[in-house]
Amino acid sequence: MPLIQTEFNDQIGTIIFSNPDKKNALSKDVLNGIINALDEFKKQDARAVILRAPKGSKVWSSGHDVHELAERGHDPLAYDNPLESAIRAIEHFPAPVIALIEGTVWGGACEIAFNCDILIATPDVTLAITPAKIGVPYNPSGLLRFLNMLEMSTVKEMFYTAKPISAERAERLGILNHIVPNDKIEDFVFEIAKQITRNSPLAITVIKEQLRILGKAHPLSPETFERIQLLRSEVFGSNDYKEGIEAFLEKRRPVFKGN
Ligand code: YXS
Repeated sequence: MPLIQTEFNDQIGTIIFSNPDKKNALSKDVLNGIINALDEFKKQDARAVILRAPKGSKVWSSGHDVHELAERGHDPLAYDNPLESAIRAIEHFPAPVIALIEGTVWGGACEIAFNCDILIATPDVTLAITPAKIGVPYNPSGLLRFLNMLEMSTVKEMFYTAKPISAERAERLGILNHIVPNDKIEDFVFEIAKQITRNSPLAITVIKEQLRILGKAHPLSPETFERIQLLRSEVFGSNDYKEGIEAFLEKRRPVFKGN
């Protein structure tokens, strides 16, 4: 199956990403494929986009491809990282992007899904935020995205424990818009997308951009930003970050020493 498949019907674009050998991990090729598909749909004036893994996936996505994480001393989630670029492509796409989620969602894939405009999932879905499991220092824009959706206490629990939360809890927290049975989710998502295409695309584009700007309206002084970056460099320059990746690749539990 190709990494990216696309469909375009009734002004609705569908992007199916796939990376079967790595549980749909978001490799740079998958992420650039998503970005290119969105660019194509923009040219076709898509009025809604559905982002999904192949039908029946047990793992929607296992997150950032760990093999491609930057080595120790380099920022794993820098501004130009393909994951960050794909998230911005979703945020800036002029029409709503709907995440159709089946299976488990891990790490950076949570951020991709959370940045879609509408999230619709099957009952078996779980969502796990995993940087602490790998020893990754998350980036400020990523943390802010989660804080825009969730209470601080929930963000802290999800980041500190790295444990998956259920679809039922995610819906209760406002992460998921709907939970729909596996045999009904495709029709349900397509019906919502069709409803969106019947409304004013210009109004929706402007409302989406206003919500993006207002959602980020958190002034940071340059000094505060620089301090955050220094803190992050202490993590991505650490032995723990190196150990987190090595442990994953060697299929063993990491031994973090806090340095
Ligand atoms: O051993 P082979 O070669 O067959 O490969 C295995 C896994 O290594 C591979 N794989 C991955 N490769 C690269 N990046 C990944 N994220 C990744 N996940 C899996 O896929 C093959 C099958 O995996 P396996 O045997 O573990 O399958 P499973 O069915 O037993 O378990 C499925 C999962 C998803 C529960 C398990 O693969 C898993 O826990 N994956 C890692 C989930 C995770 O921690 N993702 C975070 C990645 S780091 C990231 O997203 C950001 C940097 S952050 O953490 O900051 O958000």
